[in-house]
Amino acid sequence: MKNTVLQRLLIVSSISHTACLSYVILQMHVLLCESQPSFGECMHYRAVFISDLHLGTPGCQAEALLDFLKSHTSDTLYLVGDIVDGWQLRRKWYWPQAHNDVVQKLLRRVRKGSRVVYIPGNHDEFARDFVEHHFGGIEVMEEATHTLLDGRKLWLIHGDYFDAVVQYAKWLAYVGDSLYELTLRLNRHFNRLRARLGMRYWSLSAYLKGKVKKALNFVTDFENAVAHEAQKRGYQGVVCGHIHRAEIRMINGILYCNDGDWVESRSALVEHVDGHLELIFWDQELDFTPVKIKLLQEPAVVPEPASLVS
Ligand SMILES: [Mn+2]
Repeated sequence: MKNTVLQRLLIVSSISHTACLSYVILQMHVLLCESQPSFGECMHYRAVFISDLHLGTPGCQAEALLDFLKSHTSDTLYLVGDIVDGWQLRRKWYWPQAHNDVVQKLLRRVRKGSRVVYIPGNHDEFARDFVEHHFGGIEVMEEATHTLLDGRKLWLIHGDYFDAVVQYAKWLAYVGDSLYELTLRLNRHFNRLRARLGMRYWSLSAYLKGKVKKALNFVTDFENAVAHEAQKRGYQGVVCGHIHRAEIRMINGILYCNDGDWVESRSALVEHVDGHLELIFWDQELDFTPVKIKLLQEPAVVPEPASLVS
């Protein structure tokens, strides 16, 4: 009698154990499929615009960028400034393998037949001395023109010329830069904690800047100034970076696009093969603990991708 009960218990426990195990395996499978929607598939675009990678700083989200580059190919790839952060490298050398991998990836793009155009920004102004030259097939240009599928011409610049702070008080920009580094460091710790709690990536620094700079009207002034200059030069639109604030919108009849950055918002501007423009926010977690995140499921909050059908 005792034996039978024991046997039954064993059977029940082994069934529930197997059920538990299969549940966990199923969950992990679902998670792997869900968390990597781009796994194995690759999107191809007419053009991809990225800027403000800030390679050479701990803030640069190189792994996320590599992941994005792997699954987003294009006829033309525009690097719209602040690709390498010369300001920070001068202060302190920081160059991990992932940053090398990004450079290798960009060079490989050229070898595979993509056109890669590099427009230096203020943090990589050293590259402005090499304008009209090639780096392993990457064209270095002060500014560029991209023609959309529908014929509209876009002016491509990094945008720092419109930043009065950078233009007129370089020392102030350097001080601001150190404070900014501090926020980014806080942001990293903060998000590591969020990842541990099974929460999605959220940019503290982007949030703070959104609050602060909006109050100072900096963003609006910058955007207006850039759009106005594009119009003056006879363009129908402009693509820039610099302020780390991804955007697509019309300003007085001019298409204003900002491709964002890869230290905070992990964003890129793309022109699809059918000619429409879209902002992509790369919010995939790369260093998560799969089961934890899946079980502590929270409603998916995806940043609103502003898109514009041209
Ligand atoms: Mn910049």
